[in-house]
Amino acid sequence: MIVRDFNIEKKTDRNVANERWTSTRLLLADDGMGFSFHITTIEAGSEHTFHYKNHFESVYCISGEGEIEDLATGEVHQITPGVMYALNLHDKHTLRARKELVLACCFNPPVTGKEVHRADGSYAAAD
Ligand code: 9YT
Repeated sequence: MIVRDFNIEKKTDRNVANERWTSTRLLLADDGMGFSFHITTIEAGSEHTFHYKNHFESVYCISGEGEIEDLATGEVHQITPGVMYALNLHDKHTLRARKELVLACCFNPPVTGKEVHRADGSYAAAD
């Protein structure tokens, strides 16, 4: 069994910070679960365009308020606590936080921890 505490792990190298978002990877590829599990915080007033071409991602809103725009269709969905979105089509999207968003995210295949966002908003496929 694996037991980890976000309050501890957020102070370790499991935490990755980027401009205006920070993410603590509670599970990574080397945990062998087949997915990775992250707690991601998006700063209030920020906006981010991501395109996980090589991963499926689901995201559950724990707290905060914002919206996600599907860049293929222009559709905008409100994000509030309890809402989940799943990028089952590797959907390119823009995430906007009106109030700081705290999100629980799963990636399949799992993130290894070494990825960086590329200019196109994706992470490279795992080796
Ligand atoms: C909200 C979202 O897409 N989170 C992704 C996780 C974060 N970019 C990370 O841990 O790399």
